Amino acid sequence: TERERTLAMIKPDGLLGNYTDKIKTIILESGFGIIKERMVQLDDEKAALFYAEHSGKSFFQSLVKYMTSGPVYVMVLEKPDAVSRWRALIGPTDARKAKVSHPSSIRAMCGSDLERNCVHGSDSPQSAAREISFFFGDISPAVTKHDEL
Ligand code: YYY
Ligand code: MG
Repeated sequence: TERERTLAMIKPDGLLGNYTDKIKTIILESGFGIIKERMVQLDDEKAALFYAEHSGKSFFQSLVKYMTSGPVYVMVLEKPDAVSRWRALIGPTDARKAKVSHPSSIRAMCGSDLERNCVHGSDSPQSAAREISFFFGDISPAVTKHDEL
């Protein structure tokens, strides 16, 4: 079992609603290690760069405004299949739909709608690498311990 890393983020509405402890408990109970964590206040430039793949889309300006409306809490999570495991835990992008189709997901618990969905997760190992270095620079790679093989 290869360990893998992903970037998790609690967005401004998650911090505002005091969901940080609850979300971290879910993370640890799900067997992720939290390798790095920090609170960040994004500015327009950084938020736009983080979501560069969506620049030019109809929702982009509103998304940047929301993402800069308060601090975010970013974490590097590690475990086998971390990227897909974390995406499965957070649920669908639209929190309103998540409340119906995935009621036990994190977005169902603390999100409100398509934009204000409370948490982020990298969508691939490639995105995870980019997003982890975006917030944390170069960090030492995941090592698979022999006693876990
Ligand atoms: O990866 P994920 O966050 O689930 O969704 P993306 O399609 O990458 O969109 C990023 C972000 O943009 C999403 O979390 C909310 C917002 N957004 C939006 O406000 N309106 C849309 N139609 C699509 C996405
Ligand atoms: Mg995405």
